[in-house]
Amino acid sequence: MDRTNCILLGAPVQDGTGRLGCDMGPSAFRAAGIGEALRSLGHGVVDRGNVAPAPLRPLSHPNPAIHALPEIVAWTEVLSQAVYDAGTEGMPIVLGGDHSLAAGTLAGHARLAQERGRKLFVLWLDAHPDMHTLETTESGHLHGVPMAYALGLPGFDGIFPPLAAALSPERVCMMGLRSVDPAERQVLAATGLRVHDMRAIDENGVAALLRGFLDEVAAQDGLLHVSLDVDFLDPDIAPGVGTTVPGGATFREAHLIMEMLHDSGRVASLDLVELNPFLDERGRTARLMVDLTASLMGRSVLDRPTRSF
Ligand code: EXY
Ligand code: MN
Ligand code: MN
Ligand code: MN
Repeated sequence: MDRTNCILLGAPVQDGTGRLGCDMGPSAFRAAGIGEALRSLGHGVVDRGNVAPAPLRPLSHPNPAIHALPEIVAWTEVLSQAVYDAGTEGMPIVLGGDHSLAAGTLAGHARLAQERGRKLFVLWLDAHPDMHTLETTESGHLHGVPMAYALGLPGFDGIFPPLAAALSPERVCMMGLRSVDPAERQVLAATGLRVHDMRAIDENGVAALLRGFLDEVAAQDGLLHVSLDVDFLDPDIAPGVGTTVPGGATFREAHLIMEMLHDSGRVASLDLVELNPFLDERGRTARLMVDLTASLMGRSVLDRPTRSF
């Protein structure tokens, strides 16, 4: 199996949520053995420690619900650069931190892909599409907006950093959705992303759905970024998250996705987000996320011939 140079970046972001605790996520991933798991698979691992946010600038928006706009913009700036730098040397694995961090990581990956003349694809594993604009968010929690920003939806200009390139909706695949707000539903329908909600998973199984997307990534020689939100998983197996939604992916569904991603050989970067160790049960959610990362990076029960998608 190919040896990958994994670059761990801690992103202790929690201002994008309504509750405290996600800032402990990077420590919990380390305590759950993410570095050792990757090394045991033969990969190189460099842990860059935790990224520090950029200095805050005063920023405001007419939507009075919005929380912590200067903080999340500062994280976006610094994470975009950190992921860009890491991506020039290896595979960035971002240890979150709430999902607002994806505004930064997607911006950094967009710049990398553009400079390499490659197409950026995103697999978004989440109960939520995180597709609000700054105008439509009602909770005002900015972990609900990063996908809208990355797609270049209106209203972020002049507030969030400019994108090197907006993500193309046809290169995004969302799996696991089961909590979608009305405004997000309209945007999803209008932009034409590949969206596989839990019903689609029940009816078709994860393998058939994912294979279609991976075939497309391969056909276009794409770079694939994976964004794994803890709440993609069923709360019975992953309680350590502030936004649990019943009826999520099972242990086996999640591992199968990771195993297929490994076999595709297409994954260039990974974000692990929304782990809240304060809500976890003796580290079990952190350990599951580490085990899923290991499956993505090649842990398997038996040797299998490599499949090219
Ligand atoms: N759509 C809801 C909101 O905007 O408040 C919930 C967002 C939850 C986001 C989580 C992390 O994926
Ligand atoms: Mn509020
Ligand atoms: Mn999310
Ligand atoms: Mn979510």
